Amino acid sequence: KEENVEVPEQEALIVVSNRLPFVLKKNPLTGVVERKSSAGGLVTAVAPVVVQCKGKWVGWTGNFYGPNEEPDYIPEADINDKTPTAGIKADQIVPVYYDKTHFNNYYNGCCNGAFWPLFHSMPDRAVFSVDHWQDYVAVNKLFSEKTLEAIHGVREGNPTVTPLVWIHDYHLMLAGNTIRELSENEGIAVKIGFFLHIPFPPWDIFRICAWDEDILMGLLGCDVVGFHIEDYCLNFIECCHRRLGCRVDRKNMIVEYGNRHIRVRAMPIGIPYSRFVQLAEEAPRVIKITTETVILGVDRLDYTKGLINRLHAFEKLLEHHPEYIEKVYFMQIAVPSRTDVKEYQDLKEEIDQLVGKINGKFSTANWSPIRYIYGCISQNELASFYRDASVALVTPLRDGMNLVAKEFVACQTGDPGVLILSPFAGAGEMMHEALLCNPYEIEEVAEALHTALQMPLEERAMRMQGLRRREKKNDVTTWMHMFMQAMESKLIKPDKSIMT
Ligand code: GDG
Repeated sequence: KEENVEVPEQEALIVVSNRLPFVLKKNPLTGVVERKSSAGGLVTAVAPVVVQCKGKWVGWTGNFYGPNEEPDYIPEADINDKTPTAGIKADQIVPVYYDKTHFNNYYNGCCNGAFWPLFHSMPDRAVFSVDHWQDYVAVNKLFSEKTLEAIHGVREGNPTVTPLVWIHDYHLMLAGNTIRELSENEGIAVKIGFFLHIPFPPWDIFRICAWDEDILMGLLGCDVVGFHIEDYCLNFIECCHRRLGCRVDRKNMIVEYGNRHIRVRAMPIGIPYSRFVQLAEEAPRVIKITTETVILGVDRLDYTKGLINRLHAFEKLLEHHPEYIEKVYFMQIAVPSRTDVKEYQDLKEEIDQLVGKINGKFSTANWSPIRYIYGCISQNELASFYRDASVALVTPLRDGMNLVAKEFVACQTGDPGVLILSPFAGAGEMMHEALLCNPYEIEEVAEALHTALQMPLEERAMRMQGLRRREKKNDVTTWMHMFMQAMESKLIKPDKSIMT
């Protein structure tokens, strides 16, 4: 698919995301600032296009600096860096720097304290503060100004180039409008697209936010607004209609705003499928070969992921089916996340206690029911876990998409396992061969576990084949192509199979 990327002369992609595709780290031995690249799927798909069209990437370096301490250069990639970001030259990076106070208000306060719970339809957890919002506005303005710098950069030497700006996620919902204004003031034509990685809530929830109007207007500054699934698109369209009085076309998913028509599109994100297959084929075994069956959970430690409900469901399974004692164990990998936020610290505490309680209740001399890793493992190890687990338990209470479900099926290269999936994840809308179950119904999840553990090989194989075929076809490169096509970009050859 990468071969489809043409060397474009007339467009240049500018990616705008809270974080750059790498963080800057000072090497403690040499004192030299180095890049530490991300291996995420989005970066894998998008970085090659940025490289080929001589585009730019606007984002935060992952560090805080005091006044006048900002580094005055971005290093080139290390020669041993084999990730797709390595091809991005230092002059293609437009860094954004924050000080810690602004960051706390904008990121922990507004993005993660207010928008994250609200957009996941958990308004009781949302805390709205004017101070946080003001910093959100300021950071979005800063990003917009940096994007204007990037726009100037790509037009340098060739003013006929059309900058194609791609803004990511809920951190930057105001930027589209400001970037449009700034560039229009200078008479520069730009195309602007936005993709939201989390759900967009229904109108009744969204209207709780005091700044709902500003957010909608920010997003409507774009030409294309993308979401994972159609439900989120329709929620957004409804909010534009109810809050701003926009005329909308729900069938063709278009919002009229001023004299512009904004295209709203469902573009479900995929994973770098072939990379995960390869990792699974090559990764050494991590889980010891025993007669025990492994149920696997992999999540950032976040209240949206439903970890407490999941642990209760596993407890119920052992209560109802003691035949699984010493035969099955549950391996949960929980990646530390937002650790400076009290709510996340409390959740960790609650999980620690519940894991202890269940292990205390059921453990025998040579077996305990739960193995719990609180930490980040390598992608090799992760692929090995995905491959060797018999059941993946992916039961978020609400999730934009959920990549773990997709990575699990990609890595199932051996004896086919079973995916148990929440219908409240975007992935639940399309991974039909999974066992879908409501994470709030603890008994239902326990029964789904029992069904999965008893499922005959033939049925497991049939379901897994369907799941794998879909993820292979709709991988992260397909997703990027969908976005480019919606932007009517010439960077990617039109792929007629995608939009049908
Ligand atoms: C947001 C939306 C949407 C996890 N543990 C380890 C590890 N991971 C990686 C997984 C996966 C990623 O983290 C988690 O992705 P999710 O999609 O499950 O969840 P969010 O982080 O909440 O992502 C979500 C996504 O954006 C994309 O649009 O699907 O709905 O919330 O890739 O592999 N990676 C490594 N070690 C771990 O221990 N190396």
